Amino acid sequence: MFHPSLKQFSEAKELCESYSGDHGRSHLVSIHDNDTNNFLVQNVVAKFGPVNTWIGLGDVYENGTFSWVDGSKFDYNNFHRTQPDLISTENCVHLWDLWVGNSPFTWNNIYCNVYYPFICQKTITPK
Ligand SMILES: [Ca+2]
Repeated sequence: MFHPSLKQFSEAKELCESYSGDHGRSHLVSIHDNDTNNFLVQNVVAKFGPVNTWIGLGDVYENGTFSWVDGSKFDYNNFHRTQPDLISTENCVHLWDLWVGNSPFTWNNIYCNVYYPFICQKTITPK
């Protein structure tokens, strides 16, 4: 689910998790392959335009060790070649509007308290 409202990372994380229920768990989106990344990017551009958008990745627990908020494995890395940088202060990750003209929407780490739209993912539990 794509949320155009601008939130800090922790607010976006909480809002996504508030949609959890009997039918499944909701959280900021996890990305494990190129197809998913491309799908999300296409939808972000279609819905918001080319803007920075939170995904569920950060190194809030240990600097330099990135983990998904849903606990899934960090098995796909799409950081821009210049990122992550400023490991000690930039602890949250977003799809990066690469206005600098590089390949679109790789990832960048940034301060967690900036305001971006965000993407929630709901995992449906079969009954
Ligand atoms: Ca950065």
